[in-house]
Amino acid sequence: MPSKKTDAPKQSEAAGTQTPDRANTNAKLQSLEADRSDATGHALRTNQGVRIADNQNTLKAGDRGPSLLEDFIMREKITHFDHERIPERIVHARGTGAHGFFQSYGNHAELTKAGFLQDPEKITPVFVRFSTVQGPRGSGDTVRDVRGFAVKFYTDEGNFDLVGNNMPVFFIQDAIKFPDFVHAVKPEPHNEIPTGGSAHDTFWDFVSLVPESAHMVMWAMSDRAIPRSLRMMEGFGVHTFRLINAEGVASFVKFHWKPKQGVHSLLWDEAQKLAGKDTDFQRRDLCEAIETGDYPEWELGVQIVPEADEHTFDFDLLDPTKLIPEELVPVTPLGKMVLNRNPDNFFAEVEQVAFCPGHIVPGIDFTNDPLLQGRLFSYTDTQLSRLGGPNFHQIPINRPVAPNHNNQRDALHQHVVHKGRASYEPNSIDGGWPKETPPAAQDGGFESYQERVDAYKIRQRSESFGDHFSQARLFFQSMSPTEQQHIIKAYSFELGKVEREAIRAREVNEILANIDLKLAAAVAANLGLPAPKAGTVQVKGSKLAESPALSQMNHPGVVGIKGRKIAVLLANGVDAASVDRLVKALEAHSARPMLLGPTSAPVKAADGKQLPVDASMEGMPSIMFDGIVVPAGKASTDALAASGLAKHFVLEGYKHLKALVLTKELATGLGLKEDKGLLLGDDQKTVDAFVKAVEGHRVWEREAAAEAVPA
Ligand code: HDD
Repeated sequence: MPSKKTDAPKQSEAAGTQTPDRANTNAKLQSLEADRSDATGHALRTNQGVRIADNQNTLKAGDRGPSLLEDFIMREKITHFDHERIPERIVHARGTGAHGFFQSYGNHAELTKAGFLQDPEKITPVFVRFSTVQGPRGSGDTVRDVRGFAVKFYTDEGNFDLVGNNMPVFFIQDAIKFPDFVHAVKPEPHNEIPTGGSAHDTFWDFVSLVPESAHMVMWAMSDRAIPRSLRMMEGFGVHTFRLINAEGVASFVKFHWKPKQGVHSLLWDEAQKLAGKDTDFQRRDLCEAIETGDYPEWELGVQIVPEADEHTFDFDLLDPTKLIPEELVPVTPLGKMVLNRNPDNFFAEVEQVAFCPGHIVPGIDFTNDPLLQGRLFSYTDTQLSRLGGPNFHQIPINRPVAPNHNNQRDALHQHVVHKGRASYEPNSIDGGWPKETPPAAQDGGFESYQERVDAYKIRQRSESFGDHFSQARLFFQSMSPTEQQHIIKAYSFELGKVEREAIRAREVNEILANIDLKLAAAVAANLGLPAPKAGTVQVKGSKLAESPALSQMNHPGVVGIKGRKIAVLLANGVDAASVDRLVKALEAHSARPMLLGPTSAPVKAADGKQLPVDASMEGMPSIMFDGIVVPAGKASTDALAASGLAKHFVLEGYKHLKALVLTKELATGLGLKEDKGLLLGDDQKTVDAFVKAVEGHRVWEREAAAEAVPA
């Protein structure tokens, strides 16, 4: 056992200086407030506080003469501007964030001594950043990619960062391969193409040579990689972590975030079109949802494995390319997270937030997962160049609620004016402060879990990490037929963009054939390659034939159509009463109907009233909506039927399997037949059926009929 200092602070002694301030749960928000600057009512000044009289003109020798170097006001302004940008993140550069809170469902003391999981009354502030991985800061939101799901919990005992993704596994098993993987997926070095996607030679070259990536690539080719909304994604801590209770008993855990909004995706055609028509589709969606009070919510849960059961699985818990099927170990809910506040300033908050898997609190600890171990180094290291030095924890968004006195001093951008004479320990000059806190059941110092390690120093992968295909197969075989088709199409699309035939063939023969021969044959056919007859390795297979939890069709959500966007198509001559009826009925379900006209100008209803519209059908195309509604009105139906823009809107919505309410004439004119989600009329029964169809996200039964409609 490590030796403990006996002169550690008593809780009372240290109050206000060292122990966590447990009473002040809102301290983070208050400290953030203190740093928010509102210029309303204030004079324009220089950074030195001098009032500025003229912000329009440089100081010049004469009104047509040369500018003068002495113009400190112009120089200060331009100098600051010249340095406005900081390096973007090497991965996960494109992202968006939101504030919120975490609340535990109960006291989970049997599992962990972490304070934020002990008290259902306690509100822990959080900041979340969602991201894509491959693209730069300005890339599209809806590209096929993994989504980052990083949560910073500002707990009373220090910051806890759960830096996860929307997929439960990863591409590689060892951190030393991360630069290789990232170089392969990033745009090709000679022309910096493609932006935001993995459909290119270097990515497929790498993953076809590295079979440990097979499972994660399967997830990346699934609908999980094109989420409908950041609000509709699951989140995963990926690695196995440890939770430790006050008695020192540890359990292995996998962290899960389950969205109340359900798990839903875009269709590939929508995702591609949105990447051009609204690059900001997902950040806009999150921002608008919070703005309108439609706060997204997730449940935090854990799969718990007692230490004694570490070796009972047919995979290694330390292998980050494996998940624990939920059918083997169900997810135990711990608490909820609600996002209820948009950032005030994107740069200060979203860009400057610095996550690190190494930010943990007492009651949580790491495992020896070699990917996690490497991450513990990488994140702090990257912030040094991204945020300009080791004081990035003092930036408001990164500052913990808990006090953080220590003897670290100086360095670039030091904000703290440290008082006291001793910046070393032990000291007698400052009474020995700040002092260590011994570990304790509550409010103790951090103590690493004591794990016995008795081994050779060695560069070697454990044999227990050797099965790369069983879980990839389990994933494919757990998908619905529709999801399987989407996966086949995604592989075919991406490999179709690969120029080198040898890479395409290697992926089909040496990776896909080991996962599932039907999958390999279907992709091979689309690429014009021969279907492989057998795999290249013996795959042992999983204990389970299927894991229904892996299919997102089994995660419909619990909030109905709350926050779903519905397009209401108007043209001159529309029946205003019908519009009113439909809009009210949708609002009663907390959906977000938007009135769209042929242009942004108001529409003239049949009764002569002017109806202002929210946007034009061109400005907000059908791909931005979850459903489409056409109110009654003979003249308006005729006008929509005569408009190429309106016809394309409706047909595209139909093709994308969206719920539609149409007038009979319009449906007939477009050659569309009624189905479970194509409804006629505007009465309550029609609305009820429409709501049900939107709840189902897509009218999957329509797939065959929609095939024939041009995209
Ligand atoms: Fe990472 C950013 C998630 C493996 C090195 N990573 C980053 C972000 C997320 C993840 C969500 C964005 C955080 C933010 O919003 O600011 N990374 C993961 C997951 C991984 C993973 C779930 C595997 C399970 N990452 C990983 C490895 C390494 C890194 C193995 C290096 C050895 N990741 C980084 C980084 C980044 C980063 C280069 C870029 C910006 C940053 O850290 O702050 O250090």
